[in-house]
Amino acid sequence: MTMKTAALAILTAPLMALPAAAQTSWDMATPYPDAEFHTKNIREFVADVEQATGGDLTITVHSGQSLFKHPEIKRSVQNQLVPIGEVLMANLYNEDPIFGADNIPFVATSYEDARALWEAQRPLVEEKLAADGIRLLYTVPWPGQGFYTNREIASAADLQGERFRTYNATTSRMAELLGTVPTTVEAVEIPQAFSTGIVDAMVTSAATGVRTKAWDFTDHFYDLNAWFPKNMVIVNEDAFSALPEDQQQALLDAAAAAEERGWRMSEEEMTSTVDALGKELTVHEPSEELMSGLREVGETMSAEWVEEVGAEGQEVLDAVE
Ligand code: PCA
Repeated sequence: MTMKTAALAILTAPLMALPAAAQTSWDMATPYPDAEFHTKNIREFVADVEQATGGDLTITVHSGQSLFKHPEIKRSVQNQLVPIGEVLMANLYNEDPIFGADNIPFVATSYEDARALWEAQRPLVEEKLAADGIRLLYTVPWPGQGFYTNREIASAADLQGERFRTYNATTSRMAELLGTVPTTVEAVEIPQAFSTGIVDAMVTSAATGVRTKAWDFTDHFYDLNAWFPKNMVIVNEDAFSALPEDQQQALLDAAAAAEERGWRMSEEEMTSTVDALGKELTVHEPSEELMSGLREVGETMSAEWVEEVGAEGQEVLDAVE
């Protein structure tokens, strides 16, 4: 052997010794920050996939809208700009109202309700996504939604005129019915929206309140558990079916585990973040007067939603006791 061929043999030997394994690296687009429990759950999901496939399928998580802005993530998965991503399901309301069932105030007000609602909603959601070439991998709810304000409020009428931070069309509709002025702001942009004076109140969970240090810009949290909106992790169907079968199975198994773990994490997060908020600002159980005003808005929105969805919609709502 000449020096050259010997060197070549050394260089190529390790490559030839390996079986022709299909190595795939995916990017994943997510909207929420690293510290959020949803993102932590995604990182565990990704680690499970990597382990189960012996490193043949690796997924790089781009959190906090760093790859695509939240409103672009679903379309990016659909168009295979990225194979996998996370989205707040109800943000797709404008594509089909079925996606927004878990965003209607006072339909599902506990984890038990949220599960019942999801069971009824799931087949319809899967069908809509499938029509766009997308497969649903799993969903995880946010803890219950409440209001953050600077002023103390005794009734829904006290909210009138507030500049209200919302996160999608459904929350904006609610804000409108409450006589407030809605502005849609992504979770990662909340502190800036308050500091620049665009908003002075918001709707979100205790979890997002803690992540954004809501006490820096609001004084009161109204613990309403008004609804439990879900994040969903979705994958492009063509990208999924291009994987070898064992990798597909690894992804599905890790997704099932992530769904179970995520629902549990969400419940734990609700308790710990409401406690954490209590140390920094005033946490209120809502008064009966406030609740009755809010329930009225919830009823209007339920009726509007059923009207849009049709008979199927009523069945979905009826699944919650
Ligand atoms: N946090 C997200 C969605 C719901 C929630 O609790 C947000 O506020 O944008």
